[in-house]
Amino acid sequence: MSVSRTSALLAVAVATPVVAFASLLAPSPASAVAVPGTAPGTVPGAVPAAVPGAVPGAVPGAVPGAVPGAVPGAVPGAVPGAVPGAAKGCPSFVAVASPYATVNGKARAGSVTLYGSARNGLKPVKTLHQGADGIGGAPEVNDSFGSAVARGDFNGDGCGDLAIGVSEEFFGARVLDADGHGVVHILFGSPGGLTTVRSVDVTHLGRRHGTDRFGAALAAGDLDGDGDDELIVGAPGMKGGGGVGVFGMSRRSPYGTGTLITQATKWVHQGQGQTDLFGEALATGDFNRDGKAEIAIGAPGDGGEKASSGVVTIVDLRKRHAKAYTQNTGGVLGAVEKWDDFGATLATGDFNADGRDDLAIGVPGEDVSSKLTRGMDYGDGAVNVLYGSAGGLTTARSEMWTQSILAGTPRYYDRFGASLATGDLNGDKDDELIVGAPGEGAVQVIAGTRTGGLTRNHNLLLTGDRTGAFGSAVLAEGGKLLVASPGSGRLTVVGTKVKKGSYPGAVPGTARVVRTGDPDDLYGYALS
Ligand SMILES: [Ca+2]
Ligand SMILES: [Ca+2]
Ligand SMILES: [Ca+2]
Ligand SMILES: [Ca+2]
Repeated sequence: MSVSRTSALLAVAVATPVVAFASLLAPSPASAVAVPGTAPGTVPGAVPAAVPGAVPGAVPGAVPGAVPGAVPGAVPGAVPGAVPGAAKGCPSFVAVASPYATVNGKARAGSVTLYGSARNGLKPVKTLHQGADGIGGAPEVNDSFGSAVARGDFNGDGCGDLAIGVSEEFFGARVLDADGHGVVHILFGSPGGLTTVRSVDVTHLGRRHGTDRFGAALAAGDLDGDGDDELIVGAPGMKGGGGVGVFGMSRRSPYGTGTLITQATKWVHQGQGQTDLFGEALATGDFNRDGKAEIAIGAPGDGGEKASSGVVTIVDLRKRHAKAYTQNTGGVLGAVEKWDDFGATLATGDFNADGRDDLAIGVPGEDVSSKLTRGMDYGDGAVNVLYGSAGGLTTARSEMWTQSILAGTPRYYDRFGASLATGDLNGDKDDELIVGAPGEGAVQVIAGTRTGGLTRNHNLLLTGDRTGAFGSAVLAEGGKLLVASPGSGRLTVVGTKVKKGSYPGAVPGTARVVRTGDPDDLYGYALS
């Protein structure tokens, strides 16, 4: 069984619940249309390229899901060297992507707005795009600069750097209606800000350009333990079912020749389907606390007969070792079902403060409130959590979170888990898990504890504008929780307070919208 998954990518960002209304919702169209704020056309700018039902994997969280938790240095005992801006007085920053922004009259060329740390009030620094500030290329229609963003210290100088994906960039003439080749720009930090810029593309992996969507997902992590972050780039459109490029291993240049990992890589050894979307989501984590991170790779379109049930592969590139997980893997809760989208988003954090990273896997297509499989863009949503151990990631004590056991109410259009982030919001050194449910316009915060990891105690449901798909991207930075509503161009910042134990830290009363912009830009599609 094969499902068409052309990857128009960004269109679905906000439209996920919208697109499917027309074509996919078989049983009760009336109830579907009744959902306020999610009726077709209420999310400006979201629908255009959204071929109905075409791109379930392209949940906004699918890209940024790679980013939250992708800078592991923020976790105690986690991979060293990854705290951006920690040394030299380099300014810390937050990157907010608007991949559909019009630049120099070019629609959807895309831009990324830099802000100072949320700790200091998220002051705007500048807006980046191609063709300025040393960034190569020119803004062109449909480039989608900002398809993904990831902070990391890629050259190991102690200053935070920023990688920006441009997944729909073409080398040479644009092919109408085709997915892009893709490029990634790396902006290196300095005490004066992000200055030097370099770029990588698939030719750095020894390949010719194809409709790879190189840069649709990004992550940073110190895979070899030498103190700098490697850059990990997803190319989910790569021929054969997708691929992942790793740059900077073993003191190699972060923009030199990289290593390509695909399902066909000998030591990965997985079946390939063109619509598997291997590399659609990425995260890094040091699951066994040996000072070297592994890569978690989402392939939400994979699943063989159970199309788009999804597969997550944990890769240890140093040891040339890979292990695949699905909901049918022993110890993983749930069951493999068509259109679950297991692995559409990924995030790592240390939920039990044992110094080992743990992995959250978004399953936004999971059905909870009904056994009915509604269609590929639907789902109440769930998050599977696997914990780190001395032997690496383990399925022992694994968890599955849905709104049926949390403060929210599961509904078939919520897509709980379509975005993920981690961070210590209550100041007790363990990470909280932040889960976006953009179809509901909500974000759920689940507290970590030293006594057993995540707990439902005091779990918090934050609600925002559903028409803007509040919760499409989430980020913990500078002691604040940032929540994007790309469909309305809003960024909301939520304050936190220290309260040790099973508390979410985030304080709903402090939430304020810090920016409202043009919804057509998909401002906030990705955060880092
Ligand atoms: Ca650096
Ligand atoms: Ca390294
Ligand atoms: Ca842990
Ligand atoms: Ca905590």
